[in-house]
Amino acid sequence: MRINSAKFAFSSGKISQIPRDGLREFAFIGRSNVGKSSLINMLVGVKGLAKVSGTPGKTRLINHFLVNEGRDGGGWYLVDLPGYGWARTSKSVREGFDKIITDYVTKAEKMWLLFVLVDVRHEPQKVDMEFMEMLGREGVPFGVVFTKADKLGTNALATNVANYKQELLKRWEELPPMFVTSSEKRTGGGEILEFIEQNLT
Ligand SMILES: Nc1nc2c(ncn2[C@@H]2O[C@H](COP(=O)(O)OP(=O)(O)OP(=O)(O)O)[C@@H](O)[C@H]2O)c(=O)[nH]1
Ligand SMILES: [Mg+2]
Repeated sequence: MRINSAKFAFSSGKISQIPRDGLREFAFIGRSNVGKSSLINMLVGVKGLAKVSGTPGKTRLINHFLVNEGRDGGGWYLVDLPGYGWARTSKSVREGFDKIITDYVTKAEKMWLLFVLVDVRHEPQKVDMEFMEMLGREGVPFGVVFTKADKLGTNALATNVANYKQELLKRWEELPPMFVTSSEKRTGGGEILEFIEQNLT
């Protein structure tokens, strides 16, 4: 799919503030620093559209980016969500996930698909597994995006992806759609955009 335009549209501090224009939303979630904002920038081909930072916890609001708006409106949103697990000892994390995150993923009516990002260098993390379990319970459709693939060699990459699939198959009957990406090397974005395109009609 071609990206003809992409622009920042809204920042929301709570679910009641998100747009209600009926356009579909494709959202990105995952641990702080996993590369959500970088991935969004790669997908639309605009550096700096979503703010990237070396400091975990940069994105604290729900940010909507409007993509491929036509002359008469329309288009769809990429949604950058705050990371989870950025303050391990905070009350919200001990009790589960931040309300803004659970509210968005379970209540946003036009949230069409959620991409859960995981750093491909790491073993499956408890917090990600718990988050996906919550999505399963709530019936939220999701895919898994491995990030930072450039940080591993071909063999280690294949091994880690295979391990991750094995871990998921302990809990799930079938695997979700999966994507391997590097925002640094600009790889894997085409597959995600194709998948989004299939979900636009
Ligand atoms: N090598 C490499 N670094 C990456 C990649 N994607 C992101 N990074 C780096 O990882 C750090 C965090 O990236 P962000 O995109 O800000 O991560 P985020 O998930 O949006 O972080 P929060 O908003 O804090 O939750 C930055 O230093 C990025 O440059 C990638 O594919 N490869
Ligand atoms: Mg971010």
